[in-house]
Amino acid sequence: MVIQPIWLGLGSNLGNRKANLLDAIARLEARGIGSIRVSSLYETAPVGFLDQPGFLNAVLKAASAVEPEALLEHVAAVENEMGRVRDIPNGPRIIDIDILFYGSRIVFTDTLEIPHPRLMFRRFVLEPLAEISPHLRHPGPDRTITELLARVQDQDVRRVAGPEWLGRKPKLHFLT
Ligand code: PH2
Ligand code: MG
Ligand code: MG
Repeated sequence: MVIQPIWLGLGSNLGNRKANLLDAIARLEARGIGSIRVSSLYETAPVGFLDQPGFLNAVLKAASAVEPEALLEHVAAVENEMGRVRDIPNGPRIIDIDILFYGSRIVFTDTLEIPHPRLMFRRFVLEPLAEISPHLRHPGPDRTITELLARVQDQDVRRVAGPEWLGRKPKLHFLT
């Protein structure tokens, strides 16, 4: 059993957005995907499909022994349990959980791409990620998160609460 650090991007723009993010983290933990560290909470303007409410975004560093494909199944199961409806691509959602990184592994299959193919261009991911893992290296462009963040265009991303928004310690906080 090899435990890997994994980084997940969380987003919500429907309902009680903060409660949705908290719910997702608790459900992931219940499935053995333990949180190590959470970023601050960011209010972010929609990217891609613009005619929708603003998002709350955060990034989670977690750890799990499950392989990437199984991790994707857990993530999709949590989204479905929480009532996520998939209609408009990039459209409104009560919860979105994206696998950003899985250790230093590169995965490229029909169903899964790790590192997440769009994270490099998304300030709503890079800013919270740089907060918790500034030196993490993206194997594609061989740049750190801090370096990638310096390259993205301005996007409306505003920190609205510190990491204490979680209201408790992350489950595996002793691993930080
Ligand atoms: N997610 C998307 C598309 N656009 N925009 C923001 N601000 N935050 C998101 O999490 C987001 C988005 C697709 O997953
Ligand atoms: Mg997404
Ligand atoms: Mg997604």
